[in-house]
Amino acid sequence: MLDLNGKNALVTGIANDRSIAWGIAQQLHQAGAQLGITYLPDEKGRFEKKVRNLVEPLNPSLIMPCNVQDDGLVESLFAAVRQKWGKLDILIHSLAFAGKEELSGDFSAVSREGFTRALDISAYSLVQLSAAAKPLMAEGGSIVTLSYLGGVRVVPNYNVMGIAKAALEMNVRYLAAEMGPQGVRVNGISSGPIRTLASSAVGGITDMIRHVEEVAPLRRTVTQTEVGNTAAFLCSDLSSGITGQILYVDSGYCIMGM
Ligand code: 0WE
Repeated sequence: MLDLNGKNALVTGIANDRSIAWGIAQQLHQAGAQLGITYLPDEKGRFEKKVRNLVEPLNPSLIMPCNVQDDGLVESLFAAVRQKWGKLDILIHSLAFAGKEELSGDFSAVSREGFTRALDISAYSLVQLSAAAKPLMAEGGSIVTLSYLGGVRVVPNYNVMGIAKAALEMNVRYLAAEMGPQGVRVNGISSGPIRTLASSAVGGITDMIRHVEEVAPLRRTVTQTEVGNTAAFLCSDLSSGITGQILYVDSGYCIMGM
């Protein structure tokens, strides 16, 4: 049985009720996990307010700001996790960012700054958070990140995010090899396209979703709940033999050649 009772889970990447991380948080909670939630702090505290209201029914033990570009915030986050729980069992990494100007037009037009920022926030952050979680996972644990097909194949306009996801997926393998001996498993979920705050800001997402509905074996897109259920599986003992893998939750889209 899928049972996360007694497990502490830190979930990053919730912005609103369409976030993939929200789907994951709900399924982890339903399976019995105790939650810690992070939000991206902004000037007006709009994400904080939204996220606090949203997650309230899941009774999280802690709600903390986390901006992966701010080492001090990440340090405070894990200090709070240590103080609250003493140990961490589950880390969900569900965040990415590239400049909007980088997500259309020629890939080769990407600036050094745009490239570095996309890889810093979207790929390095998994290493950063995993390193901070490692000492809290002395009794083992599960780390899950979110990827996309654009990291292994060319998806028009995904551009520098594809390079970031390629790096992210390789991070999964190196982290899995390093942390396996202490019982920490590291895996990724490559989700099909889902309408979220991030993806809705991308031109052409509607056409991409229609395309998936036409060619994917299941003839539909996937839901946040389906990604959440897969994440719960990867965080549970049901997947105890699985590490270093990228699991596709995409209605089968990626198997098709045409
Ligand atoms: O990984 C993603 C989204 C990543 C993303 C989206 C944005 C939009 C707003 C990262 N940074 C930003 N920055 C912004 O300013 N996806 C898998 C969704 C997505 O994004 C695309 C896609 C798909 C699918 C971008 C271009 C083409 C397809």
